[in-house]
Amino acid sequence: MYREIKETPQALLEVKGKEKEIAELASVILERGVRRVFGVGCGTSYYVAIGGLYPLRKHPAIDTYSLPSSEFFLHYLPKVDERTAVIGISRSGYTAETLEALRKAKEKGAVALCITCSEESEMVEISNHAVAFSVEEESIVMTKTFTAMSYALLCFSPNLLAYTDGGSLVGELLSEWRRVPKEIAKVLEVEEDVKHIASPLAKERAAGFIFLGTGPTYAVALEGSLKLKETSYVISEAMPALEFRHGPMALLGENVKIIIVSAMGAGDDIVSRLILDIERRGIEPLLFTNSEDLRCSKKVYVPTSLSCDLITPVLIVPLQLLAYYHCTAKGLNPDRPRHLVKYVGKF
Ligand code: F1P
Repeated sequence: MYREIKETPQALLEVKGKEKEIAELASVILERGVRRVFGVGCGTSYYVAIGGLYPLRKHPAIDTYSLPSSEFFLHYLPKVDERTAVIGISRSGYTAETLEALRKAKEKGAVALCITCSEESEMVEISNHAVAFSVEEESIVMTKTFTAMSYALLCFSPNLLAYTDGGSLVGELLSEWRRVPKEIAKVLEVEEDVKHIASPLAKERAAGFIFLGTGPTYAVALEGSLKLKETSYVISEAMPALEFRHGPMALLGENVKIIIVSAMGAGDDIVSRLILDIERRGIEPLLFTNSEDLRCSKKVYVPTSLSCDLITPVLIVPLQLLAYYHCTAKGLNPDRPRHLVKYVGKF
């Protein structure tokens, strides 16, 4: 896991090499008159769908959903037709629910696409079009593959918008997108800060963890929480930041750790009030942010100026490191979590 996190910049360069291919794929879809896009996956790959489709989801031109593969084929098929694209996301390319989602989508006339780290997988075979790259991971727990697939999907979104808003926003987003691998290299420098926080945190034996984020940082909160759960066997949940006030707030005082992920331009003013509110109750949340202004007594500053549209693959890195150092401080093996396999082949 550790080596793989550190290899993230190279993994992103591999994806960067696919930019032309992704743009061509987007134009194929637009030529079909696609007006609805579903991003589907399981576990970490589902969270890739949430973060990677964020720029598209908030745009009015294309109706966009991010769903667990199973929820998609069980409940959303009535929304699927010839003007729908379904993007399956999977590291292995063999996860049963994601394959089923793509098959069912094709039966209804939709165009089936996939993003995967396995070039010769079944998912590539059954999809109409694939973006596949050879980013390999030995660990069961996904790290650089989350980042690489998020990065690929984030290239897809602006290209799909290219014909809808005159292209100016798209041009800006794409030139920023090309900067992401370098930004990751910078962000990896927060490792020491994270390490200093993670070991004492593990010793505190918290009753649980709550990760909060909003928009793109909600995807990071979900994935950060899953990393901690998978590697450290702790109870952890993630929710949209302001949902915390609607019930979970009652847990404050029960040795539950609050981890907040915030990005400049994605509700950071509101998050700031939430932090004050939590601190007023005598609890110190831990904040991960790229905002210099956002105040919190325990804060990891993540040095990036990327816009919130592209922030998911970057902000996740310190949270992956947090899970790694938390897990190893507990004496556990981050690469082989009990009961987990690399992919789930049947349901
Ligand atoms: C998805 C996934 C992983 C998880 C577990 C089982 O696999 O849910 O996120 O860590 O090991 O598989 P994939 O579809 O991306 O290959």
